[in-house]
Amino acid sequence: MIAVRCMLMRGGTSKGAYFLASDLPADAAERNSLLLRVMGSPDPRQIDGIGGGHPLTSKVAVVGPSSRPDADVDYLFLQVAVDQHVVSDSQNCGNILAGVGPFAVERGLVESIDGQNEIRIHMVNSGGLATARFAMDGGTVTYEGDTEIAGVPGTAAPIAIEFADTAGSTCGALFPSGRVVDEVDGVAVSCIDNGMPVVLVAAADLGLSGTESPTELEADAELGERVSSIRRSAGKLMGFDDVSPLTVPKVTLVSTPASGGTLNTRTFIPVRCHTSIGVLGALTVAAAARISGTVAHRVSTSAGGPVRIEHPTGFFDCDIAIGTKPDGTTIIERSAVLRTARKLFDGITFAAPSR
Ligand code: NQM
Repeated sequence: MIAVRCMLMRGGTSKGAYFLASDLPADAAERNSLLLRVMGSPDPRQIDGIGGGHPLTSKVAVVGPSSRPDADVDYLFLQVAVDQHVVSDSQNCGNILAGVGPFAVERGLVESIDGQNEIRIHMVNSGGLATARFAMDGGTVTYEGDTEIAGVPGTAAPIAIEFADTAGSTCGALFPSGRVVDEVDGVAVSCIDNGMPVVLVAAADLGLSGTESPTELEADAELGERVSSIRRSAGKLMGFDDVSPLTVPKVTLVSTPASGGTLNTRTFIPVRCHTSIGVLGALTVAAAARISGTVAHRVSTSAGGPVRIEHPTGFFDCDIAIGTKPDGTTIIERSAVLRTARKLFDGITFAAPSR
């Protein structure tokens, strides 16, 4: 049995196992095999590991000293599949990112200062940079506070995250197909990447109101087929060869707001339906909501201020600013969010023997 130092943290609306890179095998195949056993995958209940039986609770952060001069730490995100023998580094995760700054302080990777800490995080999956700001008290991280985020009971200390260069993070361009709208499988879609590759589809075009619960959507096998077919075809337009082993692009169904927000969403990640929405997924939807002609813009209100995204368990506010270059190209000037995170336990995890 292998014993590894590990911290379990809630990051935003997700939960994951955080490791120092130096505590894991350097070889990726060896590391992935270990992480599958730590999480208890593949098994729908992950009963023999610490995973929670859902993609949102089967996540891993690998954190180490930065390999870049403009960052303090490197953060590699790994999605451990629940019921498949797969560990994917194909996407970023902005929710798990929320725990990276506090974890880096806890492990002594960065200076422990009093007051407010500012940690620059190199997101290894995409090469992007994020800056996290959070409160410290006498050299220790403050986890308790008054900030509420939809999808998490209670309140906690705020973690402000600002992203640099989100446009085209994975696909190389904000609109990888070169168009704001495409037609795929007979429906209009917008393929966009402002930190997360996302395919936007109007819920109404799939015969839905958009307010169905994740359980209802997941129970609809015909819808599942339709969503994966759209994802496959749109994935090609976004430059992906075969999306089947990948967790990107995500498919987000959009509809007019039902509770006073900017627009309403349901997101497939890519098979299970998200109980809220991912961070970079939200920033991508928010950018689309502000760009004329996209499928999201068509259902969005034009009220100013943050883009308030409605999702199955409440709202997600995105601080987004869109600009235009002299040549008319759309650019993203600002992508920022507020999250919370919490240390749940710190100790040693014991991986099952190789199976
Ligand atoms: O989009 C789920 C999550 C995520 C990813 C997913 C995320 C993001 O809620 O940045 O946070 O889209 O698979 O953790």
